[in-house]
Amino acid sequence: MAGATVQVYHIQDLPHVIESLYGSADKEVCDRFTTMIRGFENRFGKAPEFLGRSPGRVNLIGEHIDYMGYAVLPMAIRQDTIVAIGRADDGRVHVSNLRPGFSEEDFGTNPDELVARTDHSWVNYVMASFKGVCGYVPAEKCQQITTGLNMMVEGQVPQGSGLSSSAALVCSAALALLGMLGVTVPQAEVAQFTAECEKFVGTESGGMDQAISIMGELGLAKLVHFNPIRTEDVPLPEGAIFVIANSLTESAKAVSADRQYNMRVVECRLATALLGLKLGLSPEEAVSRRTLREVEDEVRAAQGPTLGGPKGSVTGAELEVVRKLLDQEVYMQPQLEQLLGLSLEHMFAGNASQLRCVGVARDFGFKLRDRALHVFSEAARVPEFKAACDSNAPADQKLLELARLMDLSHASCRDLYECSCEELDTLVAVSKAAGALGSRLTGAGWGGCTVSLVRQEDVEGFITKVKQEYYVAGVNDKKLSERLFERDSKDGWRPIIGWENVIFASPPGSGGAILDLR
Ligand code: NG1
Ligand code: MG
Repeated sequence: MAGATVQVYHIQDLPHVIESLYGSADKEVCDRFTTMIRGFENRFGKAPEFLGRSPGRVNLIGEHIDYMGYAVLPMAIRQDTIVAIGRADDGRVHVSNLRPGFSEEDFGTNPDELVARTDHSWVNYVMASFKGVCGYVPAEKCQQITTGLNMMVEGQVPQGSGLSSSAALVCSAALALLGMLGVTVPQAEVAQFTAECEKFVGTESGGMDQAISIMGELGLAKLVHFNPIRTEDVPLPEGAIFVIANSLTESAKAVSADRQYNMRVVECRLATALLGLKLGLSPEEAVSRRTLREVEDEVRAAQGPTLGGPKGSVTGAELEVVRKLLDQEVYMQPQLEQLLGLSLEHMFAGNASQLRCVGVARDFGFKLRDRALHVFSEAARVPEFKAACDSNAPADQKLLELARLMDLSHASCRDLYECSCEELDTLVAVSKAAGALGSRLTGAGWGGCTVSLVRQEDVEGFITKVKQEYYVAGVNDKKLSERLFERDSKDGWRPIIGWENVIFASPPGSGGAILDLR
């Protein structure tokens, strides 16, 4: 699908558009779109001209490796964000939200003057898109939107749950803006610049979420490669259902990033440099390598030419090389600085969030070996997962292989990458006991959702058991906050946001699209 452009639909036949995007023209979904358009008119006094829509995603395997250059295997989900857009004439961008609880915000139209709000406001994500789009299109084009804009947002992707509500918002806003500019754009380019522009919000993200949000396809998971972004289709085996379950603990990524997400990015970069150095690169050369993928060749060569595994992965005996070279569990800043011959402040200069991480780690150091072992071993599981999907083996055998890889992935996230948490580990254990073949955290972790592989015929029973044993039991044991639930005669408790938003089977959904309303 290299070179495919973002789909532009004309709204005349709404049910048809809805069917292409969601697989069927449910009245409920059609109503959502008309409500959105009416909401925009009520707020801004005129009709919107375009809609951008882009979905959340669930990552099936390949966690925390996108920013280290390795391919990942996610699929888009049905839940998405829609952004309606139209012209304003006061030189400002007005951003409103159809859902209660989101303040209305506005910002100026000079992209160079935009700075992220320090209160982690949701409007930062829209500002990020605006800046990204203005940087992507030629400056003359951009003039067209600097007269002012009205935007209305409506998002269905649960926030802070590892389903990438942030990418859904950034991508849908970018698509709405591109619609206004009337440019035809290759999907891969939008995926690339939206991944870059989310950095504006303060996370050092890889490109997975934006890539799958833009490039997802109904009925297919995707193997997503980076540098440059491109995808391969992954048809999932028959009878394989992926069930997403929310642990109901939020990972406030933008807030705790310096101890969690951004810290892992820093640790991986340091592991890259130290491995490079120990494998014979000069300190300058070692520090210039930015991803573990860029020292993979050296690791493989150290294992000897005959034993080396396939290019694109570091496995088996090669992992021993990593274990031996990074022989300390924890590395402290002074030691790293002495080895690398430069200060970490210098190494991460120019990147405020990474510099903060260096400060945070001063007292407890960096766990380079475990992080590198996770990245290399997880990267190797991704092609194995695809190979299992592609194989001619009987369906059930395929499912067991996918499940095995998912379980290994969770264990690695928990033990080596330390991005799980008690609630996620409990949910994974409950899911396995309830009949999941495999189960793992999905997305950044530290809270958010799990994804479980369940046989089609077991889905109903599985969901019933998990409802009872994770959620209802969790509230009763005070492990989950009562504030998220209300009394329910039948089940004892039910989540205020509805069971269908807390645990649900998810078929692969479609990617981003622009709807022309004119
Ligand atoms: P979440 O926090 O689940 O959206 C993050 C990153 C991904 C990837 C995963 C871990 C962002 C926008 N996304 O996802 O790029 O690194 O963690 O695999 O930061
Ligand atoms: Mg996110």
